[in-house]
Formats: sequence, structure tokens, C-alpha cells
Amino acid sequence: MHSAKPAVLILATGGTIAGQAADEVKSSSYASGVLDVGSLLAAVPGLAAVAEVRGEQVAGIGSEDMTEEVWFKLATRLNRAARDPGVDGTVVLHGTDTMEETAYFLNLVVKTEKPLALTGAMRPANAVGADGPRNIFNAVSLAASRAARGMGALIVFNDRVFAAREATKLDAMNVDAFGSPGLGPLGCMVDGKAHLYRKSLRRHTSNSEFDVSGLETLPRVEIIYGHAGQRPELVEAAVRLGARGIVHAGVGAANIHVAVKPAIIEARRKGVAVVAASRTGGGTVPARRDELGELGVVYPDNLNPQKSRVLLQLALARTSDPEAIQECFATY
Ligand code: DAS
Repeated sequence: MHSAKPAVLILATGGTIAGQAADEVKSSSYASGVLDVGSLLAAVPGLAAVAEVRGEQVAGIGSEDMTEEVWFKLATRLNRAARDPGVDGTVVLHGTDTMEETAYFLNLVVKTEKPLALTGAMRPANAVGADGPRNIFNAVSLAASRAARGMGALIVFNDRVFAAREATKLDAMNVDAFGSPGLGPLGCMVDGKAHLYRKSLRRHTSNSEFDVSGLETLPRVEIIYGHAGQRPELVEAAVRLGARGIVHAGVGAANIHVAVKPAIIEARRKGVAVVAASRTGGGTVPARRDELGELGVVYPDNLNPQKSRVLLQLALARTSDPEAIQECFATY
């Protein structure tokens, strides 16, 4: 029998939220991912009143070490939860470093209308002013809410709610670590209630064409960072090492150094997909019919380089056609 309270499944992967510091007042130095999901949930007052929670440990790593293997485990478990009438919403506890990449990946491959909230913490569990318990409380409350249904994967952090596609980590230390440059949050959490004001218009979750069931890996895609004095060798090396795609995090509006352009052109000639993204952290770079565009270089709309990489990997698992890949960047 379904209980009166919403049932929320919580998948833990490690991160600072599960971290322990040797000294409670020095929260920048700690061991990541050492506490299990049971102890994390036990430290959150009021959780039982919000939802019937069940925790499962999927991994115990700092998210700087995130792998496709963990992504596939999460996608498989969340797709199973999507079909399970005994689960109303899901939460993923995750390190903050690559949370935005995992969130966007799940946003594209989990077929569900049920709420899916990711959260983590900037301070280890035993730090003075630990932010984990509050973020967990908010994530469970969001996952238990009707408001989050059909919204795709959401990141809830420091009382704010962001779309997976739009959220990015903007601060290396502060608890107010996430933002959506140029767009802002979808809403906020107040006393465990979700107040959402807008939603992402891009396709996601049950409306996404991407399906990773049956896959064990994704095509190799490297990110190469643009800068003054850049040289072509890293692009050449990526091609030599068998990358199927390169995301070039260019300067300004995705501009590429004149010394690097020939290597990009050569990569395209060899059939390597190239996304010309921007390292600026904000703004829209639309598809353009310049010299590189004519060669099939794809432009990322307003996706940052790390999210462009996720989408390019999923797109390359289906097609190598640059026009079809460009269309993905206009759709997701
Ligand atoms: N080490 C980090 C991680 O696991 C930091 C964090 O969780 O905030 O991503």
C-alpha cells in the first residue's frame, strides 16, 4: 500500500556532503565521500515528516573523480525508479565539482516526469555551519513536491532551485556555489516548500531522444581550453589519441586562436566532431556559417564547455552528422 507521504528514493555518490574534516573549523581540508547515506539522512531533522525516504549508496567518491560507470548506474537506477509506482520522487547526493555535468546527463537520459533533484554540500558533514543537512532537507522536499513534476533534473542548492541545463558551479568555496548565468534560478525553497516561477523550454527527460540503456561507454570527447599564446598541439594530440569529439572552450564568442585553427580544420577533415564553445561562462553562441561552420564545426547555443561535452557525447552515440549535432544543441 502506498503511504500517505510521498516516497522519495535517495541515491548517494559521495562528495563533500559525505565528507569528514579532521578539524571542524577548517572546512577546506577533509576526506570526501566517507559517510554512508544512512548517516547523512539521520543528520537531517524533520525529514520523516516530509517523505518516506529510502537511501541507496551508488558510489563513494569525490565528484572530481566522476566516471561514466557511475553515470550509467545512476541512469539505470533512476529509470527503474521512474517505472516503480512505489517511488514518487528521487534525489541524488553528489559532489559539487561535477554535479552540473551529472545533472545534465540525467536530464537527457532519465525517462520520467517524477521530480529528480540533485544536491550536495560545500562543507563537510562535521564542519561548523555544515550546509549538507539543509540541502538534503530541501532536495527531499522538492522531490516530494508536485511543483517539481515534469521539470527535468533540478539542482537545489543554498535554498535555490536551478534547471540542470542551466546550473553551473560558480564558486570554489562559498556555500552559495551555484548559479545560472544570464538566466537565474527557477525558484527557491522556503521552509521546505518549493516556490518555482519558470521552467526550461528545452527538451529533457521523458521528452528526450537519448537512451543509454544497452550502452557501457560514451564516445570520447576532450575539452581544450583557449588562451593567449595557444598552440595547436593539444588539438592534434586529442585527434591522435582517438577522440571522437573536441569541445574547444574558446575566448569571447567561441573564438579560436589563428595558430590553432589549422588543427581544428584538420580534425574536421578526419571526421572528429568539434564544438566551438566559449570559456566566458555566459552568453549565447549561435550556429554560424563562417569558415569553421562550413566545415561542420558546431556552436553550442548557451551551453558551457562541460555541458557541451555531455551533449556531444550523447549526440555522437547516435550520429556523426554535424547538422544533426547542431540541431541537438538547438533542442536540448
Ligand atoms: N570534492 C568535491 C566533490 O566531490 C567538492 C564538493 O563536493 O563540494 O565534488
